[in-house]
Amino acid sequence: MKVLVLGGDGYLGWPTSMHLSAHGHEVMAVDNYLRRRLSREEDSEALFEVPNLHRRAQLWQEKSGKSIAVRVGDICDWDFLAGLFGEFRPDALIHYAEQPSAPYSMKNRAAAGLTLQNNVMATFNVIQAVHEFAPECHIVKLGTMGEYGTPNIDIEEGWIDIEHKGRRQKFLFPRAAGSLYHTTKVLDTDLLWFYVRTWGLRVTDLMQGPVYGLETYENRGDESLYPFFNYDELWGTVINRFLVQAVAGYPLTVYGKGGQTRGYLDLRDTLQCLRLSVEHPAQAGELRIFNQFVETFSVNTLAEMVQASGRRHGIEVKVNNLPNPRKELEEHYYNPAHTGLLELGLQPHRLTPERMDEMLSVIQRYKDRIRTDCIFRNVRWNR
Ligand code: NAD
Ligand code: USQ
Repeated sequence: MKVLVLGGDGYLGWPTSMHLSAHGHEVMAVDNYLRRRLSREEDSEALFEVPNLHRRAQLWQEKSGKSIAVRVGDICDWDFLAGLFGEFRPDALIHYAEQPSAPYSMKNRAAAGLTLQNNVMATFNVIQAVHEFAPECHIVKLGTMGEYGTPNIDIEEGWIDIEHKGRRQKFLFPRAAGSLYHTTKVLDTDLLWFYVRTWGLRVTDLMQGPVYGLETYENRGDESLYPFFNYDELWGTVINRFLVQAVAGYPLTVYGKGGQTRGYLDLRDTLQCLRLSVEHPAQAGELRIFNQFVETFSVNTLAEMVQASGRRHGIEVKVNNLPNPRKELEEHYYNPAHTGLLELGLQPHRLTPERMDEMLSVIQRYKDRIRTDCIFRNVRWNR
């Protein structure tokens, strides 16, 4: 299939581009380097430098013999996006191209405004471009489990049947996001749902939990093909952060009581989920929603798992329960459904002690590059 990967330079986008290419798809990766620019501006750069997207595609071609087309530009720029559809008529597109950090979106008014404008406009343009130039193209959109928040009832897979005064109707499962970033994902879902109803688009919206890891089957042992790996407060996700903190001898930054529970997945499973979604498209006029995670953990459990991995490496890992900079429930019920992707064929990787140890060992190679000053900056939700 011809697959356009929007946000193809990102933590998930570059590994996805290689994975789809390895599986025989024709890939065009598109990015405007927003993530690189913002992390440089915030002085929160990744653990190691990665080549630019053109160079990465060359390295991939040398390794695999397969080519990935690269375009650098902003998908909020209509002329640029329309031009992409003119030259590459995709069967499917993966839309990763958003500002993904909750803390960045809560940092100040400018960062919140950038997040809102970029994310909602990117999704709006994608919808318009598909409608105008490739109405059969399957949109695979990255949403987030955080759209649902942490309600005191089971979370269904995207939708809920409601019976009210003797009548029934299926609705989007209620959303209650916990940051401005997460709220932009709720707005995206609503935009997609409106245009699915109105124009009959075919859409898969993936409610993904936090991802961990850096090695995949395509880049294993080849550091030049690793994704960028952030561990700072703004761009690092919690498992990646804790592993780096362990290696740096920096006490694990558990926020508040640490009972916050989320659904996590290995980077390799993100790639499987995306490929399975692309290869089994939604119907025209369908907004198909999958909850994309493999297993749930509380922050406290993750801290214990990282401590145990540290012990196996001869490192003593301390834990520091910090006052929570975020506004979120620290003890709550959490039971989301997640069967759709398993039914499509997902073979999950679990967060085993071996997997933890492998990640910790890779990070140890970069120990000298860790900057402890960007690990905790205390971006507070209630400024
Ligand atoms: P990322 O920042 O590494 O990747 C996003 C990429 O999109 C970046 O390279 C960025 O430069 C690019 N981009 C942003 N706006 C753009 C625009 N207007 N035009 C062109 N390119 C643009 O983030 P990620 O962690 O790879 O996440 C990818 C997607 O998955 C995001 O939408 C994120 O919200 C979602 N997601 C991520 C996780 C996670 O744990 N990493 C979990 C759930 C959902
Ligand atoms: N946390 C800590 N200590 C830390 C970092 C995080 O206790 O040092 C806690 C957070 O308070 C939160 C949980 O760990 O309760 C997860 O935090 P995170 O930073 O790993 O994840 P989050 O901010 O929710 O965002 C990440 C991605 C985002 C994606 C989301 C999926 O950055 O793009 O949408 O995971 S989800 O969380 O399911 O919404």
